Amino acid sequence: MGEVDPAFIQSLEHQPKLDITEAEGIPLIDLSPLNSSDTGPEFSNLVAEIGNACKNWGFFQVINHGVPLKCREKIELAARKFFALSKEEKKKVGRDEVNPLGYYDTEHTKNVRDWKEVFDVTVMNPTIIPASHDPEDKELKELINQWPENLPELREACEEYAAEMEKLAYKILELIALSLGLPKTRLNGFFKDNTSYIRLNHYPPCPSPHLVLGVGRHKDAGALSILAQDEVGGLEVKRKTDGEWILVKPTPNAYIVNVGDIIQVWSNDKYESVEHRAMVNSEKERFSIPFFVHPAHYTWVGPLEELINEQNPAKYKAYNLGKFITTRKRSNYKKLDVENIQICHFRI
Ligand SMILES: O=C(O)CCC(=O)C(=O)O
Repeated sequence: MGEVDPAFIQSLEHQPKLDITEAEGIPLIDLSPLNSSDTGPEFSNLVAEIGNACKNWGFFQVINHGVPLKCREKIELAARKFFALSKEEKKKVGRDEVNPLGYYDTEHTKNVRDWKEVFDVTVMNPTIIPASHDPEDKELKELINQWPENLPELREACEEYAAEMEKLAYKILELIALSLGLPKTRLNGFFKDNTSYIRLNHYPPCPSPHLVLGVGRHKDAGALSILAQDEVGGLEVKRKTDGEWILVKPTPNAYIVNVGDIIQVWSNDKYESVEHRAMVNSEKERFSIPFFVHPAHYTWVGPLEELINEQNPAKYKAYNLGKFITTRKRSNYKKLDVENIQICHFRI
């Protein structure tokens, strides 16, 4: 990526402020009470902390999460080696409209190009999704991960990391279920045939970081996202209280968790998914690794029946996750002239 192509330039209102002052950060939550009894006061405090963070911020960081540091270091190193390969090598595992997994450097968020390159890997191999976004088309297709021939450690690192991320995701989903007054494992069944995936993000240095974004402002379409960011930093979260963009300061070996659109719908808006974006900088490259926790493609996502009643009626019609995601992904390949599908389109 050389000089800044106009395709990357954000409109004035969405250009980042680089001289951002640090404000009160997102909550930092210690998960060590998970190792003690489910009935003790420390555990109930943890459930309350998770509930407050989901309600007030939609974002939090976790420490003492049980993911071995070695596993994270292994995938971080493998990601660096992968992105250091020549473009030609990376394109050998390039994604296309038939197989959306693998490498690409052309993603658009809100129809503006992102200053990044990416490698996507699903947890289930194959992962089953609808063949098209057309609601009448019942055909399914299998997504198969692509692996670079000359970097065998990438596959091993991703598979080990995916197993650890799944364990952490279940811990957090269980805490969220409890915080909503639901049985601990209420949400777990949705993830049996999950469509979750790991994304390796590489943000190269940019000559005009004040004009572009590594990832434009967006909300995540899944249930949860669990992000490992490196020490460079650049993730910004839109604070719910005043709409200010808050920089998430890197905390060594912490994971940043955010509620996605599905939890917003399941909780009938009690926990809202929050906009976030990533800045780039002119000197340093940056790496981040989100894990997107998504249910099975056949899931109908609607407010959970235990959470609605006459006083709090359902705020959404149920939608089919597979069709929603395949419709959303259409804008990844090309700039569209219309706003992409959002959960607000299912609001009652
Ligand atoms: O790199 C980051 O900090 C954010 C990544 C992100 O939001 C995404 O990949 O969707």
